[in-house]
Amino acid sequence: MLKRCLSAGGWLCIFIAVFVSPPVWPQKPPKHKKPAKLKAVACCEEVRELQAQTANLSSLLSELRRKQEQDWVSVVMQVMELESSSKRMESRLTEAESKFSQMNNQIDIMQLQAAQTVTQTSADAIYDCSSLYQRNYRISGVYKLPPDDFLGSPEMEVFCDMETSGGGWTVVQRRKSGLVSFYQDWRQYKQGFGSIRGDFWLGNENIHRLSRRPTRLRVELEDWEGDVRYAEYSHFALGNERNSYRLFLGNYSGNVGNDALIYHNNTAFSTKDKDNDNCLDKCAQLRKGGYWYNCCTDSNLNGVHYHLGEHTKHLDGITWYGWHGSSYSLKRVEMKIRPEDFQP
Ligand SMILES: [Ca+2]
Repeated sequence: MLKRCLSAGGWLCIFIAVFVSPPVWPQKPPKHKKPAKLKAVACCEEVRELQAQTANLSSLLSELRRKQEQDWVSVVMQVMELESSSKRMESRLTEAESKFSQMNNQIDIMQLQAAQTVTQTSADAIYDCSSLYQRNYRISGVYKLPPDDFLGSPEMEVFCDMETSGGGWTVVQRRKSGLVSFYQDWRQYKQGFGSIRGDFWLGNENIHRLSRRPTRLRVELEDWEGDVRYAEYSHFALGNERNSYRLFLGNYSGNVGNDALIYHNNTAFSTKDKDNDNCLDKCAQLRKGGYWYNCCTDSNLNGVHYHLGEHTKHLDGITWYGWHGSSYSLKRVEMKIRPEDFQP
């Protein structure tokens, strides 16, 4: 503006320039005074553009920040989840380790106890798990019984249940893994078979000897839903081999609903190679076990161990009529005995 005025050649212009046009003090702008709106519109297109750009940028920036925050939150969540799952794994591992060491300890104790029982003299005769219990062996597991002259029994391994309903039980039969076939012959059932920690039959000869004292029987049953029931008999005895290991039972008590063993009372033992049942059929071959078959079954605790999924399709499974019927094969069964006069 000044230049244009000078070229016009007048001091008047200078005067106007100095006194009429507003003073410009770039070093000292008016304190906190906003420039007039009109002026900003007139001369600051670029500023407006810049302002728009700045606004754009700042909105972009805030969007970026928001995104970053979201990402951060999701990362933190993921880390927390990972941490919690690793903690869960750790706790599972610790649990497994402690169980393992607990089992190891128990095995050590068992071995020690087995060694001690072998050295017992006949004066303090140990017939069964109840006599071990009375000598303060209170942990369930495998024990070795010394030979007994009175009962005429050889040294044998037994599994003692020292916890259930007061303990002192000698387990004579167990079905749980399905790894042992119970479709065995007379000789096998006579001497016993299977694994003492898994599925086994203690042997008719052993069971006969152990039940020469007045004895109780307890049968425990578990279905595939994890429901556990029991049946107890106030008296239990097995005849000798000349009597075909005939079954004698006393009164029933329990919570399994129906007494499915009484039908087999006073009945001889049959196997696939020895038909002692009360039927024209060969029940042991039909029901694929060794048992006190009548004509044929109300229960079949030595039948075939069918696994979940195929356990309701067969009549030769491990059955207990009146609880789950004739075609439901149970998951787990244990038969255990102890003297009638046992005091926990
Ligand atoms: Ca028959």
